[in-house]
Amino acid sequence: SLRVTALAFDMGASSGRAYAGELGRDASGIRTLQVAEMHRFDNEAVRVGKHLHWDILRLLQEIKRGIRKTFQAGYEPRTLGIDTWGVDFGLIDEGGELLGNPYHYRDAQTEGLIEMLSERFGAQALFASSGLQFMPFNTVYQLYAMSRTGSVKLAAARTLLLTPDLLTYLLTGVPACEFTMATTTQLFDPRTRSWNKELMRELGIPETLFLEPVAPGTRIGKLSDEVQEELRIPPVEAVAVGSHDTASAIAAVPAGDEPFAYLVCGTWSLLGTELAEPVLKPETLEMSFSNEGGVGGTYQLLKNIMGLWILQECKREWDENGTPVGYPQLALLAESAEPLRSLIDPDDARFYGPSDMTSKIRAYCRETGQPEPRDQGEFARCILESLALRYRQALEQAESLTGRTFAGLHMVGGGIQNKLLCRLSASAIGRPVIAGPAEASAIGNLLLQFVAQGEIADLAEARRLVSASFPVDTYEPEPADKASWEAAYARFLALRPGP
Ligand code: LFR
Repeated sequence: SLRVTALAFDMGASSGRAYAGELGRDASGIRTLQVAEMHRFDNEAVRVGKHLHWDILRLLQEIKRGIRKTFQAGYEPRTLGIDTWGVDFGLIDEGGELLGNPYHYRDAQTEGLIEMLSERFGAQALFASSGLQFMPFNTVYQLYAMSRTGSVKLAAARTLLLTPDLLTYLLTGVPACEFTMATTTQLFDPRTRSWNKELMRELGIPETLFLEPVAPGTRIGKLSDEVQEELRIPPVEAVAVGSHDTASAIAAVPAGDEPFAYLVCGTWSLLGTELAEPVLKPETLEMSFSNEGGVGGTYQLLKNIMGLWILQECKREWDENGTPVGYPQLALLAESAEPLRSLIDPDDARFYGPSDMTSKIRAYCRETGQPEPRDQGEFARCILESLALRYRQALEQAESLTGRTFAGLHMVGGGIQNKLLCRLSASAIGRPVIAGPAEASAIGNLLLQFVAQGEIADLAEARRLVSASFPVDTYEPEPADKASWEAAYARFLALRPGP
């Protein structure tokens, strides 16, 4: 067909989505992007014995279903791209087969390893060699956990494929390594822009596992004959997009030429700013910021904040214990709950693991001499307000690290459907929040496919297309609440939130 179309799969930690995208022109001849949801499915962690895994074959199956539905809806996408959360991977054996189910990044096997490696190599040296904030899930800790326990899978592995590359491989048979994902491993050195083989050797991680990274927008290969036959479709080419969902989402921030701050809001909250080069000074580590590879040759200086995960886990608990509640209802309850009653540090380590979230929040409030939330509305309010205050802290840190000042904050990602969170964030930071688009990762994914197709020249053009195609909502801080947010911020800092 002559239509310029692409198909994006955006896999989040709690759900996956497929979007068809089509380039067109509006009434005044301005180029626009139209997107349509083709498929949506749940994604959940599966516990097997002591370990937490991803159900990777189910994800593959849902991708195939999404491709089939897209063709059935009359689209003939020229290309397809997959983005996912960072850090996780599958191992491929000599025969080209996947060795077992990939671990879920919240698996407990990496506990204590941040401290162990920081002690051994020195925190600053370790930081400078990757530019990454030390998060327990970083690929390096996962692989080290496997190496020190003598993992049979690691011993049999010939190639490591990060999740989006793994799914692309299962569809095409072509192994590849995409750059933005590579930068989430803590094994990729931003100074030399190459793999840190020395660290791999030190940790007993075979250095031959890693392929040379390719830039976002690289064509990988056609869907395999088997997949084409199974789905009865013409050839479609897979593209390595900004395969890290965060990189894709940032690519779709409708910003102009001025420096801007963004918050990618989903299971995690990623707050930061876009740069040309990583910032590897000690303060970056002290403030616990990451330098992650972005699309179009950018580096993203951002902080990883626990995000809506805490609320998702509370909701899961309520759904499972017979007091189910939907997000719209939860928003209403939170709306009418008393403001700024109790605050938590969302990045307290206890909130990282799954389950018992409401007890963890209650315990945190008890320990810090605050009233415990009593009902769903109070829990939700406490989480959202605490996130908003953490955003203020991170925004100010981003300013101090870069010397920039930000007039407002761009919020993108599914989390902006929570309007209360957007409003609270505007009041907490005392600046306007520009919210949209919610499907940023899928849109950024499509944009890089159009780059690969030769339809879009660069990131600036891509962002102009987003501005022309998707409206934003602006939230202003509530002037009447200024004093109470200032007081709340002082209370929040007194909780001594981590850096
Ligand atoms: C967001 C994200 C974050 C990453 C976390 C775990 O979906 O990709 O960027 O730190 O998931 O992989």
